[in-house]
Amino acid sequence: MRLSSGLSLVLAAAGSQVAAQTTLSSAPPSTTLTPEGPVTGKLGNATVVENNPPGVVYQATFPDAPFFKAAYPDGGNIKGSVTAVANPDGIGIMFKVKWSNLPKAGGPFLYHIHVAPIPDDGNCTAALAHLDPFVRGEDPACNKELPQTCQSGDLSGKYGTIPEGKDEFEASYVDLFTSTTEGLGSFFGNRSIVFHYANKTRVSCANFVKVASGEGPSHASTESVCSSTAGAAKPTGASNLTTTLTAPTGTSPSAPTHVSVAAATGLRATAAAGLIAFAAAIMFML
Ligand SMILES: [Cu+2]
Repeated sequence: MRLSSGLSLVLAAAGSQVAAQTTLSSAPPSTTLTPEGPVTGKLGNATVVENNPPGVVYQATFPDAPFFKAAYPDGGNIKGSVTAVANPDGIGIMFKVKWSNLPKAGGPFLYHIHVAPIPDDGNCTAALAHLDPFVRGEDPACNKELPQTCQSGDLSGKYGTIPEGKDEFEASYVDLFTSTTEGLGSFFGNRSIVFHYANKTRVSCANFVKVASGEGPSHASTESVCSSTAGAAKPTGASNLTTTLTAPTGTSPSAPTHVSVAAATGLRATAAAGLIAFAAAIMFML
C-alpha cells in the first residue's frame, strides 16, 4: 500500500505537470491528424485511441534463444523487452524499448507489433503480419512525419530504426494509435513484437503479457481488476510527433543509443507525464 500511495503521488504530480505545461501553451495545435496527409489505409488513416486503462502494463520480454539462429553464431539472443502503459490521460500508449546484445550485422534493425502471438515453439513466422487495423499494407514505407498514415504496429517506421554497431538500444515514446483496451483493433496486449534485420528477416520475437493490472485495491495480482470498457477510437486534433536522437559520444561499444520521442504541442506535456507514470508503474512492478 505504501508503494500504491507513492504511485498515486507520482500520478498526481504528473497530472499537475500536464496542467501547468498545457496552460503555458496557449496556441492551438498547429497540426491535425486529418485531413493532413494522404489517406493510406483502406479504412482511412489511423485514429488516436483514447480511454486507455491507466496503470495496465504490458511487456514483451525476449527469449534466451533467437528464432534466426545465424544471427547469434556463438549463442545468446537479444536481451530486453518492450514495455507499454497508457498515458495518465488515457490518450496514447507510452512505450519503453530496452534491448542489449543486439546482432552484430544486418541493421539497421526494424521492429513491429505483429497481429498474432508467438506459439510455444518460438516460431516468429507465426506472428503473421504487422498490426494494421486500417489495412494500409507495408508499402509505401511509413512516413514518420505523418504517423497516422503508417501501419499502427510499425513502431520502427514511426519512431526510428535501430542502428547497427551498437550493443544496446533504448527508446521511449508515446504512440497515439495503439491501445491497451481489449476489444479494439489497435489492442496489442494479445499480440507480439518481432525484431528484424533490415531485410525483414525475423531474428527474434516475443509476446506481450500483462504484468500490471492498473487500478484496484490490490496490485499484487496480475489478474485483471480493471474495467474492460471499450474506449472510442476517434481522431483528435493533435499530432506532429517530434523525434530527437542523441547518439553517445563515448567510444564504449555498449553505450546505448537513446531515442526520445514526444508528441508536440499539448501532448509533449502528456508524454512527460506518461514517462513519470510509466516509471512509477515499473517501480511498482519491482
Ligand atoms: Cu515485423
